[in-house]
Amino acid sequence: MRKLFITDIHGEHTGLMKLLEHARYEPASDQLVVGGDMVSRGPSSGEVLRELRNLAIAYPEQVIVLTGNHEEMMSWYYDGRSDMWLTHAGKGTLPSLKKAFRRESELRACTDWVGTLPLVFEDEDYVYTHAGLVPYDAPDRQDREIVWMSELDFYAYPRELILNCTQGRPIIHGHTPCEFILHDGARMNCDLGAHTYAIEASRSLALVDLTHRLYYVYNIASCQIAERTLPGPSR
Ligand SMILES: [Mn+2]
Repeated sequence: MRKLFITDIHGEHTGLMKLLEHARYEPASDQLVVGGDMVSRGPSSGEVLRELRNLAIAYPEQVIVLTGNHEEMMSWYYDGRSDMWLTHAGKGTLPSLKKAFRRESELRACTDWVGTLPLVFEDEDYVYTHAGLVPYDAPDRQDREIVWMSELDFYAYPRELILNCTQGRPIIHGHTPCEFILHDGARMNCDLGAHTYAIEASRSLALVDLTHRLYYVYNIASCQIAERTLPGPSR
């Protein structure tokens, strides 16, 4: 069994499928954690949601999908609580959802599912979350606000405080685009900026193989996949 992680897909369905195929992903035996922000900005949010929801339903033990701030805003929109998502790339995302879920009942089932996604997942080696967590609370007792946490706030906590909170397990997360995956011993950011404000040539999506300490990088502009070694903790 491999432990795989992918985050901030942002509607990049082609890259998602190419990465899973390239890594010879086996849904029945690999563990796949999705770090949230599946939707918004990219061309195929509906297809990404459909794909990952189907996987999570078929393999509930092996496929864990977490919520990101874009899923949070999307849920608010469909629950009638807030239209904030529309001005945060939600408006451009609606056609892709309508295309992927032609029947109103299908769309409803999917948006209801999005509303149930957890904030944090833990296994014996790692703690996974979208943007970070507050190390004064246990990983399973976090406030919903953590899906919005800025990198500046999260990385202001001393490493020792984080590791004390997680009983020595690094936190695997996304939310803030970076050019390479970085690991400071307590935190590892795996968001390579798919469909974000990163410069166009570097916008990428990473599939991380935590077990074999490597990651696959799909570059959106070139459609090419490269393989990189996962950094060890830099202390
Ligand atoms: Mn985010």
